[in-house]
Amino acid sequence: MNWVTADKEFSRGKIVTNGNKYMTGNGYMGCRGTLEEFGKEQLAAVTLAGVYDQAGGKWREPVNAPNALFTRLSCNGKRLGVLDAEPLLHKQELDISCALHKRETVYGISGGELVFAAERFVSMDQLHVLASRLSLTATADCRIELETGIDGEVWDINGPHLYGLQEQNAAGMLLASAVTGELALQVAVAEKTVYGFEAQETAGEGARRFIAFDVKAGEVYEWFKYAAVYTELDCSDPDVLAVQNVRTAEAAGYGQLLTAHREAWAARWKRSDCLIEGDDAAQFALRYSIYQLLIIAPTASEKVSIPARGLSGQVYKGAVFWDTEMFMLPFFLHSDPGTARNLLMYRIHTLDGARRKAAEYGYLGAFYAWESQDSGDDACTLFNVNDVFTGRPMRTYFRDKQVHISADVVHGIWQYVAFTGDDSLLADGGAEVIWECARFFYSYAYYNPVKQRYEILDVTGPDEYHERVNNNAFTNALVHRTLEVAIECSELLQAMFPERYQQLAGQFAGGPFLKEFREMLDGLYVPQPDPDTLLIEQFDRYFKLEDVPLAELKARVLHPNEYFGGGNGLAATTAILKQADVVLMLNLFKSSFSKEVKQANWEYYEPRTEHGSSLSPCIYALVAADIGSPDWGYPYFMRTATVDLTGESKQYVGDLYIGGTHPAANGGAWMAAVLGFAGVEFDGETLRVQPALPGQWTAVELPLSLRGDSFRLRVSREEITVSSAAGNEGALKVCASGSEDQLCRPGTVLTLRTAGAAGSNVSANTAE
Ligand code: IFM
Repeated sequence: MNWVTADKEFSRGKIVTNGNKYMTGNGYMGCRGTLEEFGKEQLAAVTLAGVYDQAGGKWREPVNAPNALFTRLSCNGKRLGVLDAEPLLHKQELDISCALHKRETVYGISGGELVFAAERFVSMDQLHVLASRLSLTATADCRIELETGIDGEVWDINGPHLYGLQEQNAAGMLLASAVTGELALQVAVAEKTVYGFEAQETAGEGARRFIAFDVKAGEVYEWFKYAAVYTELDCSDPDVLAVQNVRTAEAAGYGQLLTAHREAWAARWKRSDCLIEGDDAAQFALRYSIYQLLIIAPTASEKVSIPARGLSGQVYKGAVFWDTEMFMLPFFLHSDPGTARNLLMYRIHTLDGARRKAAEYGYLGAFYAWESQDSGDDACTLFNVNDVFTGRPMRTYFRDKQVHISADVVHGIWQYVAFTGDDSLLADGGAEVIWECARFFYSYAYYNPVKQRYEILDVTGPDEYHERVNNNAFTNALVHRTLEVAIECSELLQAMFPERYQQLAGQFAGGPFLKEFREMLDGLYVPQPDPDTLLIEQFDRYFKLEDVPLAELKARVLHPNEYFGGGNGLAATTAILKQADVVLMLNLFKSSFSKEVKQANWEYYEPRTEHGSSLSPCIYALVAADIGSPDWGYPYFMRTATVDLTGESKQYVGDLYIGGTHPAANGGAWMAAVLGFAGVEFDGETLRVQPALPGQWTAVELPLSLRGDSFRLRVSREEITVSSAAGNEGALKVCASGSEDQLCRPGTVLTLRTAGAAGSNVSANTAE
């Protein structure tokens, strides 16, 4: 089975998208898939998770570290890089089984050819370490000069962020060390290049060196780079640790580092690989999506979460959006609950920022940041998009009005607790977050005395093209859920952690608290399906908007990058929506709605959805599977799963560059395949499986981590097989296609016939 994606020629036009496509990383840092000789103009970057800086009053964004992979070649006095000389052959590839990036470039040189090859990885075993193996061979003798070391000229969108760059070369150990402008955090990068051939080494500018040597035709010249990155968020002496790590890496050697890295990757794939039988293209795209999630997963820190563009640079300010809880969390819940917990702990650590935001707007409780960074304060500006026609900043309401973010955080926490059974998260701050979010909504809601109901007015739902609407179905349904969770949480905390409950109940005794939550829950208006059409109106008066076909709306476009939303946006006065909104709500609360309701709304909203966000298509795939029409969903799945392979996504909103990787879509691809087509649903007690496999798929198979136990699930058209690991603690209830529950005991395999299987009727076969 193929694990490699490759480009077989060099194309200048693909430098930026290949930087995304060939990303490597380990959750601590992300390394863009640029070539060794590339610099900031080609967006080379090593983006650090959780290290943010603001420069010159511009947008705060993550810090890119100096690039220790930098290597430039000259042959017989002439630069040899893909931008300097037309290569005869060029290949760039990424092995996603172990996050190994490779390039091989063949250049014409006087009297022959020269092959330059480089392989590199960001260690999954040693999170601060990067290593690369480089080599060259030529068919004619020549003189080579390598310029290699640490490139301190980093790519920034709103920089510079690193000041007082100190660069040194101490007996071949290079060190580049600087301090961020805003928080004065030291960032240190050390590098050593090791080679075994005869060469003359001289110091270059900054943390660079030149290594010159004579190449004999036919001989292989190989060298290694070991590098390490530390910041003051990791330790008090980043310089010392960076240098120490490089020494340790050098002592271990490239081979041993690579073996440990491969083993760490094998362990990750073991718990997360998902097999699709019968569709190689879908299989690769799904694996690639999982890969993208694995390289950015904060496995070792609960102080960071996953930004909307992962670690592929500074787009979207490196900020964490609702994308994490709603689109990525499910993958981690099913495969790596430890990382899922870290993602939620990040919200707990940033609760004070959410409280500050609520207070700033005059509300109680916690209003989570639409764009959240290290402190939880909102990085989103009031004028987040520039008008392409006037160049003027447009007043947008992402920050002020996407109140659903607080409900999304609650949803994520509750999913985690129900799914894993780890209610310690509630005692560790989860309950406080839930109640603060409920308090926020209580203070945000409007009690309509005429209709005698609570309403949620003046919000922006997932469909950002329609700002400041009333009673957005998605938002109201999630606020309703938040209130339910707030009440359920009080029962659970009281039972499991009575002291913590008493302490928090005391903190909130002045209200609003449980009494008010109950009262609001009873009276909260949540838009329901129309009894005749079965349609749920996206928000009050949505059905009164101009019902223009999408193609016609697009024909009205005056500028390729014009923003469809906001005050004057093309879509704002029409029924065209940016991304799944009602349909997303139907997916979240799928057991509360009939198939007919889901189908009617899918069919209504689908042609009206522009999919202006990469978050959108996967939701249509999920609901299509849910209503038993997987083939309607398949193109949406493929679009989602290939977004970072093809690079086909919006690159600009107004004049704002929004390129990079798309972790929400990566998580959405996983959701569509597993929760959608394979029909997997776990409520913390029962594993329900209701498959709806698309056309050529014959089976889906994956490992599952459920309530701390390990399982393997295989879903085909005919049967569902669950294998429970011998060391599991308890029996799992399994329900296939709505049949009666069966028990799968530790160390056994349970096979159930699906509803669609010939001569169906569920039969259980338990084997050791
Ligand atoms: O969170 C999303 C939003 O829903 C649509 N615009 C992009 C954001 C970041 O992915």
